[in-house]
This record gives sequence, C-alpha cells and structure tokens, in this order.
Amino acid sequence: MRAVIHIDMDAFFAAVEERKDPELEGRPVVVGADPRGGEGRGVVSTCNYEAREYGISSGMPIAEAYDRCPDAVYLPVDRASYAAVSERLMDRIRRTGDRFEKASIDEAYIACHDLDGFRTAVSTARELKNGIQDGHDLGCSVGVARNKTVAKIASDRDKPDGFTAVDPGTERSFLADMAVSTIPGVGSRTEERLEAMDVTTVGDLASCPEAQLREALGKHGVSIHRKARGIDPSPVGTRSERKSIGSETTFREDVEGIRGVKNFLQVLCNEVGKEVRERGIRFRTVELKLRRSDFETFTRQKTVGSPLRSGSAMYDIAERLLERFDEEESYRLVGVRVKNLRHGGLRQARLSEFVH
Ligand code: TTP
Ligand code: MG
Repeated sequence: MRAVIHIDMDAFFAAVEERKDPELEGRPVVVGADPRGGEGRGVVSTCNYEAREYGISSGMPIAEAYDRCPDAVYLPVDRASYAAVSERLMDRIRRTGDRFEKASIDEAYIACHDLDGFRTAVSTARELKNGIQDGHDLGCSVGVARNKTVAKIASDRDKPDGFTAVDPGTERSFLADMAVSTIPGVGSRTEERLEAMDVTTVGDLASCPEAQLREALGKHGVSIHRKARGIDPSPVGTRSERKSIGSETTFREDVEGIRGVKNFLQVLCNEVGKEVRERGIRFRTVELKLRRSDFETFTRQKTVGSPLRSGSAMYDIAERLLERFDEEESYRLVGVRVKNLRHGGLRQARLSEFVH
C-alpha cells in the first residue's frame, strides 16, 4: 500500500518576501502589480494571511486591494527569487519520498510505501513539515491520505500551518460535507450543472448513481464521481531523482592485469553514458570499483570542477583511476558509477553547452 503526502506552501510569494525582510512581520503584505495609489492596473499575485483579513485575494484587481487596505505593504513580483526558493524546497521534499511530483511552484506530492503502516507516513509528513519550517523558515500545509486527490484536499483543509491526515477507510466521510467545488475538476460550469441535479456536497455527488452522472456529464461525470468516493488511482509523478547511476560486471573468468579490464570498463562507460544522456543528467564525480580475485574490493573516485555529460568523458577519468591499480593482479569485477548529479533534463540547455 502507498500513502501520498501533499505539501502546499502558505502564502508562498508573500512568505518569501517576509523572510527577506523581517520588518514585514505582522503587517499585511500584497505581492503583485503596482497599486499606483489606487490607479494601478494588473492584479494581486498573492498576499499574506494578514492581508486576507481585509478580503484581499489572488487574482483581485490591485486597485481593489488598495481600496480595501491602502496601508498594506505592496511589493512587486520577484519571480526569480521565488523560483530559487522553490527549487531548494523541492529538493528537500523530493528526498523524503519514493516518488515525487512537483505540481506547481509551491506545491508537490510525494508517495511513500507505508509497509510499516499509515502512521509511519503520517510521522514522515510531520517531520517534513517541521523540517521546512525550521530549516527554511517557511510555513506550509500538509495533507496525508491514500491518494493524491484526498491528500490535496486534506492539505487545503486547515490552511495556514495545517496538518491533516485522512485515515484509510475514512475518505468518504472526510469529504462528505464539503462543497462539490472542492473536488479537483469541478469548476463553476460543472458546479452549476450538478446543482441543477440537487448535488451540492461531495456526499451528494458520491451517492448519486453513476449512470445519471455519465448521462449528464459524460466521462468527466464518472471521474468526479470516483473522486467524490475517495477513489483516485493516479500515480505520483516520476521516481525520485537518483543520487548516482552506475553499472558493474563480474567477469566470467578472472582477468589478469588492468589492461584486460579496460575493454569491460569501456563497455560499462558507454552503457552508463547512454543512460546519463537519456535522462539529461550531468555528473561531476566518477567512481571506479574493482574487485580482486581474492574478493578484496576497492573504490577510487575523482571529482571534476565542471559537470560532464558523456560516456567518453566518464571513460577518460575512469581509465586514469584504473591506472592506479596493480598491473600484476587478477580481477573478478569492475564497476563504474557517476555521482554529484545535476538533473537538468527539463531545463532549457544553453547554447554554450552544446559547443565543445
Ligand atoms: P497558491 O498556493 O494558490 O497560493 P499561496 O501559496 O499564495 O497561498 P495559500 O496556498 O496559503 O492559499 O499559489 C502559489 C503562488 O502562486 C502564490 O504565492 C502566488 C502565485 N499565484 C499567482 O501569481 N497568481 C494566482 O492567481 C495564484 C492563485 C497564485
Ligand atoms: Mg500555496
């Protein structure tokens, strides 16, 4: 069985601004367009919870926010700094689970196998939340459940600084009294159509016959019906990024001398190089492993200053490491592994990176 943890940062852009400038503490802070004394165009990106007391919210015209609270601190959007903070948070979150999915700049899912029971996942989630608070000085809200939909709804339940775990088997009762619009995928149009069918709560939706929903809303009706019953089999994104990639081989017969090992090493570097390329990864450390016939095993590694990406660069380093070993010995295994990885697969590569 798996457990899913959903993390959503509280008032994210505003929280990063507050962390930069402690003088903001306790004051309403609005991040967005310039209000220009009430004449500004554009909208509010977000605001802290103090500003929400005035009825200000994301997407509101900045002039309206100004009307509601001219004394708030108005700050422009500093997207680069939020993105940098987000990257560090995502690294932290990614390390906690078996699988990881970034859902937006301030929101992610992780899946944990809970072989030791759901409670283990709940304490993992609690530690993560505390770690983000203590280590990054930022608040977040966390939901833990059997699946993504319920975990997301749970994290939103008690914002800010919320922590909600939905025990397995209680999903339906947890959702029952909530408005149908709580279900991801139920927008205002669907909400209206459901209301016309007297379906206003998630509980109403869950007990509505599936055939009726299919007739009214097609496939979408079936999908939201399942979610309303606390069912969501969708997987959490990709596997957590790996710390190292490598391969090794035990020779069919022991190989005399390091010269004979080189051919095997070449093949391994090609193989690992291919995987590195396919994943868009770069590496700075190459580790060579050798096992002698008497089973004594050695590893040697070298770290270079700028990241590499090819199997041939890997081989060049590994070959030099190999030369530190005794030519007279016989060996039974060779392995190569790259570490200190940069996962830049989805990032736009700079032109200079293609030019060698
Ligand atoms: P959200 O997580 O929706 O909002 P939030 O983190 O500010 O507040 P909370 O989660 O506590 O309710 O969005 C994350 C960031 O995305 C938010 O800080 C600013 C940005 N954003 C916009 O720029 N425009 C928008 O309309 C929304 C909703 C968010
Ligand atoms: Mg948020």
